[in-house]
Amino acid sequence: MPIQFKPEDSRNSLVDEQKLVQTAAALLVGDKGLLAMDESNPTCDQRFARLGIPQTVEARRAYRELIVTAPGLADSISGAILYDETIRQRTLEGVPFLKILLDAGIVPGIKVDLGAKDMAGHPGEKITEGLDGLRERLAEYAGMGARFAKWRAVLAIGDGLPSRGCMEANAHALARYAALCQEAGLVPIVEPEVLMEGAHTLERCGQVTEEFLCAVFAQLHTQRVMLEGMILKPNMVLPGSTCPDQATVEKVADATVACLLRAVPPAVPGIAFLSGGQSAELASARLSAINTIFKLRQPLALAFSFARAIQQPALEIWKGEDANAPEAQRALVHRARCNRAARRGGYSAEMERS
Ligand code: 5MM
Repeated sequence: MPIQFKPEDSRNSLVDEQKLVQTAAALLVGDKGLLAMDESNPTCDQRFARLGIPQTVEARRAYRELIVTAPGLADSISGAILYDETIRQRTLEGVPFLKILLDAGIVPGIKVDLGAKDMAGHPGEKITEGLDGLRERLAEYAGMGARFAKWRAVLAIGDGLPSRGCMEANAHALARYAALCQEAGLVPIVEPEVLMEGAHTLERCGQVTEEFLCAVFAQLHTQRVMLEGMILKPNMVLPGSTCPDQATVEKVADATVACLLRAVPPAVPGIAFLSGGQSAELASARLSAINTIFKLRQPLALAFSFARAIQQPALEIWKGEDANAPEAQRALVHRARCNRAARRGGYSAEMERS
């Protein structure tokens, strides 16, 4: 006998829809975007190691203090994604980072996945873990003041990859996470990332991204996630990092917009791209071109949720030295401003010289 659905079954009555819609609107407000500063300790330490910065709790704290106290950051940044260690940290003077962000008008969020792990039976592929105990962790973070959360799933392109099994399992986990977030009153940032590493073409990245997004939205529907109360954080459609044919900014923008139009329901209030290892300047230029093209075609907000493309220049200036902190903060805020301009389609290489 087929399952009988009543229309009201398709909504989760435990969800405070208005609160979620308001938080999503605050994150997508004007031409601002998100700052991803949620690198797990291993990722943060790897980036520190490359620059000879000590890989300690104190170095990570000092670096995150530099970020949250950067003067003018809130002019371009609406929300900051924190990591479990960071959300509990304070400035040297003892002020909680959460208070600094809230006082500046930056909405705090938290990464809640526990990382992408090798997937059984799927050599070369990863499944993101962290669903066990997630309801309790979300309640704790919401109690601390977080208003949104983030979960990242990754797909690699390669010989015979990605597999349908990996795509479906990650899409399912993203949807289970998103439903739990909404139940806890947190806006889920849903991050299905197709990785840039490899020699694949732009077209191949477009096909895989479209398929992945379709699988994710099918699962979000099945798990009764309210699309109006979430934000999508996808990759741009890019050629692989070692593909001999590196597409122009315009080609990337066209392919990305075509893919989003096909795969993202317009009920989603906005998209906040990840940068995925692109250079900071290219990420801004491509975001700007995407906004120029997209503006005429669909009402979705097209923002950014960059980590490396905002932080990397600042990290390279800081190098773990207190004396470099003010210059590093200026570099950080400059990148945030460039991306704010890109949201309006107004970024140009000129901005790098000003
Ligand atoms: C793809 O990574 C996310 C966006 O960063 P980029 O703009 O640099 O691509 C980022 O939020 C990522 O999810 C966090 O840095 C956490 O990464 P790990 O690998 O430490 O979980």
